Amino acid sequence: MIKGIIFDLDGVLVSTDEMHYQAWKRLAEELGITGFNREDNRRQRGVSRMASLEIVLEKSDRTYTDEEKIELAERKNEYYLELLEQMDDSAVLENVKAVLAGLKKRGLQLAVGSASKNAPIILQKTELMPLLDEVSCGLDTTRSKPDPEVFLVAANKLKLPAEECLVVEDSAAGIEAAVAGGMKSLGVGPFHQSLGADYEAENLNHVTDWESILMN
Ligand code: B16
Ligand code: MG
Repeated sequence: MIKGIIFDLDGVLVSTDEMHYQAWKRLAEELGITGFNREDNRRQRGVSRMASLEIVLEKSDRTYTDEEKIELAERKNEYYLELLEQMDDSAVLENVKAVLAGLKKRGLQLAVGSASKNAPIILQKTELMPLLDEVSCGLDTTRSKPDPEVFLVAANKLKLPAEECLVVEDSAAGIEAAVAGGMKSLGVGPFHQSLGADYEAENLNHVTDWESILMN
């Protein structure tokens, strides 16, 4: 029986894809990398900041030292934070607040499990925080998805065993992390059919059978 739900943030509760894309593209252009495109950006979904940088640098004809890479990742984050300034609750995906409130009413514990170190800012700007019980994010972890750490930290904060938690994810790395953590998974988003999740739906608003998902 599921007692807690751990939601990935970007692509599940909110849409920040475009902002990540614009910030990485700005950095790529400054570095003279012209080929960075939306397909590369798709591979950055759910992946940590440093691993996302490696995807950008695949198309570079020079190599960078570790110190340089840290500076580049920080620079991208500054660009991303500039874009986040404009964020408000219109970034929340369709009907998400009503879905969270409905799940809360059923007595479920709700948490976020996100790779993003910017999760607290995003949750505050979108006013999602009051609907959640706990947050586990890139600031709480050292290993990124598909390592289950971020979800195990969330389950721990909810004081629930892994098998009583359901993970909702839009990335393959996130579903792999849920499996590795011993949790059930619900795949959502444009690629929900190819994520290998236990359950799938186009988005949270399209989940019609919460009853049977939660009973398992
Ligand atoms: P930051 P999620 C992930 O969030 C994003 O999908 C991914 O594109 C990003 O690189 C990662 O967070 C790190 O984000 O640079 O803000 O720390 O999908 O796990 O909620
Ligand atoms: Mg995601």
